[in-house]
Amino acid sequence: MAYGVSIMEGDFDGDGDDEIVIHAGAGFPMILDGDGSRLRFLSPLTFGVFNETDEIIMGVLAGNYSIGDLRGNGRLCVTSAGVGSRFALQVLFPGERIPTDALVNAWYADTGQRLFDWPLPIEDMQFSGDQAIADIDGDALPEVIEGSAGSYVHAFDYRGREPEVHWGLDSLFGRCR
Ligand SMILES: [Ca+2]
Ligand SMILES: [Ca+2]
Repeated sequence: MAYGVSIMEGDFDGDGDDEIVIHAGAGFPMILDGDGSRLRFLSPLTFGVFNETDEIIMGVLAGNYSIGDLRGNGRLCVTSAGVGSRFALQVLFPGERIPTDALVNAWYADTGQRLFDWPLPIEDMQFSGDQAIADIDGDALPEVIEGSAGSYVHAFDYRGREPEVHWGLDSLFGRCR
């Protein structure tokens, strides 16, 4: 299967040279050094008590990456969207009712571990997409902004919380309040 995936470039280990985040096909993101060697995987393990999914593993399909300092502590985080591992069971057993979660995840680039409250379930299937990272509620910490095919737009902070922001009908016409 071939489809477009945008890699993301950044200096994730502070040595002054950029690395890239990439995955192959339907797989697990990894950080590659400039010489092509793998620095680390971004952990596919999603099982946790404090996030809102009961998926155990997450894979990335055609999702793209974004980078931001989500906690404001100088540690870069990588974000991407994907699917829970039970999606593979849906493919293997079509017609069966197998629940699965589409997910948005955020990892620390320097360890490859996910943020404590992540990944987060989101509507529809996250086959592709990008996240925008910006502070939309003025608390000086950025949110991860992700849309779904259901015409919903979510913004999550580093704890996975969604700030109360009135997007307004004006956003339909290209203006923000
Ligand atoms: Ca580097
Ligand atoms: Ca914020």
